[in-house]
Amino acid sequence: MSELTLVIANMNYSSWSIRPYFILKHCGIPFRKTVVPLFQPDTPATLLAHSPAGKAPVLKDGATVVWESLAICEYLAERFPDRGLLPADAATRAHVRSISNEMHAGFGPMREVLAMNCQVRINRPSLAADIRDNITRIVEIWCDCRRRYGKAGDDGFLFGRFTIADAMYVPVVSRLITYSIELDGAAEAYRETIRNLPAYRAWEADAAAEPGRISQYDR
Ligand SMILES: N[C@@H](CCC(=O)N[C@@H](CS)C(=O)NCC(=O)O)C(=O)O
Repeated sequence: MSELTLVIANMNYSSWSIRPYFILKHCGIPFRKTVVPLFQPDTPATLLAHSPAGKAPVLKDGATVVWESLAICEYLAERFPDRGLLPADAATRAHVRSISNEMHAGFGPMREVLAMNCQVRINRPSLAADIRDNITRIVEIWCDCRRRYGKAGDDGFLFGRFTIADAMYVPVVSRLITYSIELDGAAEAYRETIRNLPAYRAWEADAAAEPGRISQYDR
């Protein structure tokens, strides 16, 4: 088996990068990490040398190159079928894919204004209506999943056990912590489930150790 290499952007800021990184960490899959810092003069050329899209993340598995965070998560689910990253049941699998794609393609207002930054705490007393709507929808997704698939004593993931959907929502968990967004009930419990995972702690530590702050995101 070839060694996996995951090319990512700054761990503290690149929400796209964290999704496949989180799967590899949480599942204990060995990989080599290559970080390409954003906003450097050579960033575009360096990223283009890794993938035709010129964006991070990129996964390299021998001669196979996969880009787009969700495509990488799907690839990892196929490459490591024993990890159960996609449920065996077709209807549940479709639900995993629906909410994963909803995250990948949506929530623009929240993503733009509440930029991911796990090392700071920012108080935003008033949020625009479109951002509040994004958060309301995310809470609805999480609560619906836990209501339908959660069982007493399970691991607390959206579908009971860890799937690619949990990885897709890790950056949201981080944002809701950074911006001190109040949650309650099943949504708060889910945020705590993710926050307390060893993989989450490992990511925070890696991000804190990373050189190079991006001032426009730290304000
Ligand atoms: N839809 C892509 C988005 C990837 C993306 O925009 N990555 C950013 C880093 S967070 C990037 O590579 N930016 C570098 C650039 O645009 O020059 C994915 O899911 O992977």
